[in-house]
Amino acid sequence: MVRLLAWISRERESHPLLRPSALALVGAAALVGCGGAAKDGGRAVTVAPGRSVEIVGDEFSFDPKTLLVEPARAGGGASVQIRLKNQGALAHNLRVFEGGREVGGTPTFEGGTTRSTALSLKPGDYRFVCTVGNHAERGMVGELTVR
Ligand SMILES: [Cu+2]
Repeated sequence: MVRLLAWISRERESHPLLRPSALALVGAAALVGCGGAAKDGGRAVTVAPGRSVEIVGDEFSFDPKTLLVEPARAGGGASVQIRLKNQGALAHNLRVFEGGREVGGTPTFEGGTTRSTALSLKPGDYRFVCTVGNHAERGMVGELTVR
């Protein structure tokens, strides 16, 4: 975690405005499975293959905080669309990291709006983070696992 935050700080210095990533506007958005409790008390959601999931961002949290993404076939990786609904007063983003490597995410955008990102992920464990300011340290972190 400390290493990740250090990496994010470096990344911020070199790209102060965070480059915008390609946005996928997600049409049919129906979600997704059943809630449960994550280890840390946040909500956990299971995402079926090819579906999209909405995450609400606020100061300073993500809900759900844990995503379990099911691949179309075991070990096959998964496509998932994440819609970040920024319900806060501040600008936020949602970036996805595998270890220290960023694999996708939304640009930073203002409160009261929603942006989507399309991800294609191998099986593994990922972390999603708001890289604005110290938002990650203040709680804007979550975990994503592709089975
Ligand atoms: Cu934030």
